[in-house]
Amino acid sequence: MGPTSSPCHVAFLAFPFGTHAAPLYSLATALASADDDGTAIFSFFTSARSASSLPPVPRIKIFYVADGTTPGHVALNESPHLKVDRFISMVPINFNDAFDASVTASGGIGFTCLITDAFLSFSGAVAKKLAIPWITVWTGGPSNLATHVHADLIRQKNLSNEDDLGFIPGLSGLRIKDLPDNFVGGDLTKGFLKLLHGMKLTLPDADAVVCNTFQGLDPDLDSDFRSEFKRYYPVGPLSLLNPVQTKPEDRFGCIKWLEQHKPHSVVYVSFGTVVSLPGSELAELAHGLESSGVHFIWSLKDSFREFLPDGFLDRTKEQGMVVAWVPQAEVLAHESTGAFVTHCGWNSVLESIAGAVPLVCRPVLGDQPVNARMVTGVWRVGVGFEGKGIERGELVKCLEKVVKGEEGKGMRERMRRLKDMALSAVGVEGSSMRNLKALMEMLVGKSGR
Ligand code: U2F
Repeated sequence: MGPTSSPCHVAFLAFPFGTHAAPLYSLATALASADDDGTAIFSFFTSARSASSLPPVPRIKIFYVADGTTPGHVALNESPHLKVDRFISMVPINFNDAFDASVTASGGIGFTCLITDAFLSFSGAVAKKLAIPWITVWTGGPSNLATHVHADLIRQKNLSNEDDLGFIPGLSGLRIKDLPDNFVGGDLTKGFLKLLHGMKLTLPDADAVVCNTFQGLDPDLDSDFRSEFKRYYPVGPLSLLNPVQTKPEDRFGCIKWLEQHKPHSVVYVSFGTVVSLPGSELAELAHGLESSGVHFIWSLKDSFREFLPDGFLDRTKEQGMVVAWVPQAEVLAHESTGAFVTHCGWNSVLESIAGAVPLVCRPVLGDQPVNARMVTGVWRVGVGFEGKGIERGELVKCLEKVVKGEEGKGMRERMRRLKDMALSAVGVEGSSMRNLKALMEMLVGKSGR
């Protein structure tokens, strides 16, 4: 970082649900390694639960923020929204206690910059009060961010389900029906919509908006965001820039199993860390996989095994493996993997691009339907289902197309092009690296160093 006059103290504030903390932690790790003289202080704020999946990094100190659960709290079957609401009702007081702990631990050195998840809009006011820069990070799909940025315009027009959002730069190909049900007409003063509306209102005040994407994936969005925000920095894919191994070991031997199979012949199935499909749909999925005859690896929490059809695990023990945790990024990067049945969480989409693996999309909530639409309708690197859920016969057809058919070859080819673009973005002179440097300069410059 060069000679110092006063130390930098950068505070990262994570949204402690889903896979939000991991990409922010990757960014913190990348910035900490770019601090050559090692004098800056990096404090990372998240809940104890979310921190438990983050590996220790020497330069980063983690501080716990209360999320409304006690240590013994079992939250297995709670809806994701309930957990979020409980947390949001405690914000920002729960952060204030952790802030004090961090400033004390660093010998009284106050924050010189806040880098926060875009969902935590209150942090703009905190930065303003401290008169320090505020950088906000959007961890979901960038097209989804555009729907929030332009939400007023979308809501003003009287649009029906099939209408295209092409009147917004970069959203051509998306339809009203790809947005969450309550996006138009929902109450902006309650729950998640309130959180998203607050975000939309405060983003233009941020000194920079950072996205986990790469320049060129959506060129129209790149230029739109550059004009909407004071500064816009796509720095992804963060999983390539600085991989964070959330759960270290391949304890079920997935990679070894993949080694025994032909290139592009195995389908990987996972629906991320937040959503759970209804039991009946899991059973359809199992039937479809079995009758397709395609080899598979399925990441499925043990508590959902009860929904698998009788005898399924036994009948398919040669065909596939069902395990509670998969080293997903590695599995998707393996050449035997030929398709990914997914909910289209943004980290999963990026990891699939990094492995050039076409997708079979079953989105559920949040940014997922929009991500899925980009995959199937715009980048044309995957297929979806006609109805809302998975049906066994349709799954068999999807897998035929993607794993065995000519269409799948075309998708893989287009995926390879996206992968090359992603790799060059994180390469030495790549756009994501340049943006990371610009971000670093912001931290140093504005902190008076
Ligand atoms: C929320 O996303 P999720 O956590 O549900 O899903 P992803 O963004 O796809 O991230 C899942 C991560 O968990 C990893 C996988 C991804 O990095 O590699 N993983 C794994 O390593 N092994 C497993 O067996 C299962 C998962 C939200 F629901 C989405 O809509 C958002 O797009 C996302 C980002 O904001 O957060």
